[in-house]
Amino acid sequence: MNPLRIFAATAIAVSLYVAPPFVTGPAEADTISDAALKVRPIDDVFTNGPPRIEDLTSLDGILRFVSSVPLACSMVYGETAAFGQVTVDQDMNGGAHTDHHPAITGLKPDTTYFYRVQGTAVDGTLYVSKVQTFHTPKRDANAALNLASLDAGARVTAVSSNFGGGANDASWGANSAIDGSRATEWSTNGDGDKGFIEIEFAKSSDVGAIEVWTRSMSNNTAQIFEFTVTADSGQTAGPFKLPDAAKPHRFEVDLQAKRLRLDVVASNGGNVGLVEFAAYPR
Ligand SMILES: [Ca+2]
Repeated sequence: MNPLRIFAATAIAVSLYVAPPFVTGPAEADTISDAALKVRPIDDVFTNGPPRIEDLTSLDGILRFVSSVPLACSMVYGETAAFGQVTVDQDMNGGAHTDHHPAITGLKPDTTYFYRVQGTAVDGTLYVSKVQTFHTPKRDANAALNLASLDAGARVTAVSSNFGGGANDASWGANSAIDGSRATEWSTNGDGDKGFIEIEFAKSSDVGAIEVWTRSMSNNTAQIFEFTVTADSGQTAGPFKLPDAAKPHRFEVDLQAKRLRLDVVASNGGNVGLVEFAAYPR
């Protein structure tokens, strides 16, 4: 058949097709009444003081607050009041919860940011804060070299497991423990007290301190309470106790190491892992 005829036949067939009436569609959104949409100040639901920006560095920070009702929480932020970035809680459990700590990433040093906190409750009420600002500090030129970072040439040489059997560079993979980002976490696949990770430095080093930041989940699993570190020389340090999962904790050590292995000694089980691991030269 002539190609033009095929085209014409197709066009007629398409024009004869009658779309079924929409059950839902964009026009429906206009029918939501103001009375049905409940927007309340977030002041109604915070229990431990207003939402606050914590652990602010020149590159990232954390928003923290506790709400009296479970919320799916987000924060919009940007260099103007038009925002442009959004962060949500990275809790593996998902859904609405009360202990909020979304990571604020992708920041520039010495810059003012506008932000607004927004939480949705299961009854549909949207709780919002006023637009506020924060200012990031200047970059710290004297920051100590973290031997265990991917940036410094370190790599993961062994790991008990990654969540879902993923690769080290996948989401929840072991590289997330040494990528310098608080927004990413290494999670084991339910290893509990059997969890471990081994990191090789770019060169053999005299390690004077380590920093360990355990992950946790809102269902009271995945948190490391106690661990040891063992160097490839055979020296072991610890066990050390981690008081919480809110931030990295620093421990003085004296280890000659090309590779360091962290072993979980005590946890509340499940998908234990790390937000970050760091090692600093003596
Ligand atoms: Ca990380």
